[in-house]
Amino acid sequence: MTLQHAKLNGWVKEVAGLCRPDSIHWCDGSREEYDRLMKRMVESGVATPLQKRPHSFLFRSEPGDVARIESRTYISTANRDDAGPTNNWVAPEELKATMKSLYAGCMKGRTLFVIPFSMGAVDSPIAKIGVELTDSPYVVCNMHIMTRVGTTVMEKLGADGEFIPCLHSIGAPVAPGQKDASWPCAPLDQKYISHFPEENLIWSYGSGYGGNALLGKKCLALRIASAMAKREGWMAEHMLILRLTNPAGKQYHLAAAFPSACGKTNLAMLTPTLPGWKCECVGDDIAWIKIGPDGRPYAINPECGFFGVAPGTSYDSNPAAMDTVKENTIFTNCALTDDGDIWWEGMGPAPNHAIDWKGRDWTPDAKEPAAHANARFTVPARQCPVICPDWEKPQGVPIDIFVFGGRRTSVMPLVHEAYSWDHGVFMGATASSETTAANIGAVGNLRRDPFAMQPFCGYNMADYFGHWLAMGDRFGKHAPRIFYVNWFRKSPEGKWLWPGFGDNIRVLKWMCERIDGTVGAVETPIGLMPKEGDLDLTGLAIPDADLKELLRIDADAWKAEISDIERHFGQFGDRLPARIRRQLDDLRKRLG
Ligand code: O2Y
Ligand code: MN
Repeated sequence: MTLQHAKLNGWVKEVAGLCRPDSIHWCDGSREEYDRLMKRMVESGVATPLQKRPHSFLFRSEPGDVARIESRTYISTANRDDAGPTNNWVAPEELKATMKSLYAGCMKGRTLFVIPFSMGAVDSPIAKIGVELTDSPYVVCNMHIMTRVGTTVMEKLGADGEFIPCLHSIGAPVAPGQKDASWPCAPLDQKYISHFPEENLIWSYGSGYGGNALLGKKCLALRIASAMAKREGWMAEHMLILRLTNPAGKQYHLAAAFPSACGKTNLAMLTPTLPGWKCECVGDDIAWIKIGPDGRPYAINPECGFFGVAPGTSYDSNPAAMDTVKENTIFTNCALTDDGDIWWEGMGPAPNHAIDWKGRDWTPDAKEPAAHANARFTVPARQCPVICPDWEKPQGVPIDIFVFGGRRTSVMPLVHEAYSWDHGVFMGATASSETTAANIGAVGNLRRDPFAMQPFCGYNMADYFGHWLAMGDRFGKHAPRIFYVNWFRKSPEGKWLWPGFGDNIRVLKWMCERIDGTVGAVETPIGLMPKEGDLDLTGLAIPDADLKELLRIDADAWKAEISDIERHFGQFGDRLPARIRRQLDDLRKRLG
């Protein structure tokens, strides 16, 4: 299939001239196309069909190509300061010259796939169209699940519709007669995930994994979209979207930002333990938010699939996710059981024998885990048993609550509420998390991850803080209330203080009641917090001392926190908005 779109046709021709694929395939997004590509990957031994899960397949990546690579991710703007201190930067001409020499002939022996895709339901006024050119059939199948690919997108594109060009190559040409690798990719020092936000352009080379290769997700929907959103007056956020319905039938919509490894997917699919409360998932990772005709912020989930972390997911931690992945799922870097199913650490009892993610025999006494810590499932969102009936509503859902959070074993209380919009932006700007084995850095290091956007902001983070302040001014009386949560506080003896998972509804209930003005709060130096009796702990056997510790403000620890925030803000120099600096001064004063 080809399009009568001169700009797109010209770009495809130009890329083909540079990358020299053997053939070009225009994707129509059909089930038949997916099945044909998958069948070829099964025949070549790259994909393993799973006996226990209909229409599901297991892939094993190259051990050096297992995650997003922040050190190889670039925001390339004409002026270095426009990318800011939190992004890697190379000047556009230099980066393009380097990458062009890598792209030259990189698709020899392969097919160039043209994937027109929509981020957001095609009829949504908030949606954007991208076109990914890739030489990876694995990427095509994943994009089928994660985005809307197909005829309707092509029709919307028409002859001259706008699209965001996304060029991807695994960077591994095959010579005639050469046996292909099962996960071909380029060495680390040749991997580049590059963004040119001033021209809405993405170039990725050398990796076939996740966020590096499925360019609609982190590259388009966050890095490029955040820069577009700043220019156009909307928001592209690293946030799940959740609908809560109270026992009286009143709905609330919440958008929440958490760094990796903080249970974001679990919260997005929460099974509430409080009777009468219902939670429905609108999105698990990204929110695009625009001001609606009534002045309220409306959010859509631009994706239509979940690319979730597998290890740790179980019927205890996230039953909805477990039911979602029963069929039509691509698993990557999970273990394969002898009866043709997948398994990962934290799923349940270990099998006596399996094939690990590196393709080796594995038994429970093995030294290494059977699944990689960043093993993933790719699955259609519509399969989620708690998907919200309005998850594809073109105009989105109205947001009442913003939540920020992170993983902190101390200092941060279970929940606190911002005094004002600016205070809430300060909370987002200073959000932090301790690193775990599943994310980057040494275990237990504190990492500031403002708005969980540190790896995903397509421009200077200080200007992004300014954009949040400006959006708050525009929301005015419709501005959502802002809260900060920490499900991960431990006692001095190292015991988890909060049960988490389905019991997190108790904290969300307090937020809803704060909005309705039906529950109190106490003023503390760091924000508004539930008073004794304000949190609904019915049926929960949580000792008083634990609750006190969960909500305790340690003034000395907070003073140390201020020094760390000073250091964090220091990197932005004069570009840090004065309104944010003022919030730090106010916090210092309140702490005395
Ligand atoms: O490792 C990758 O390539 C994927 S990272 C990812 C995937 C889904 C949702 N969120 C993330 C993330 O790192 O925030
Ligand atoms: Mn994410």
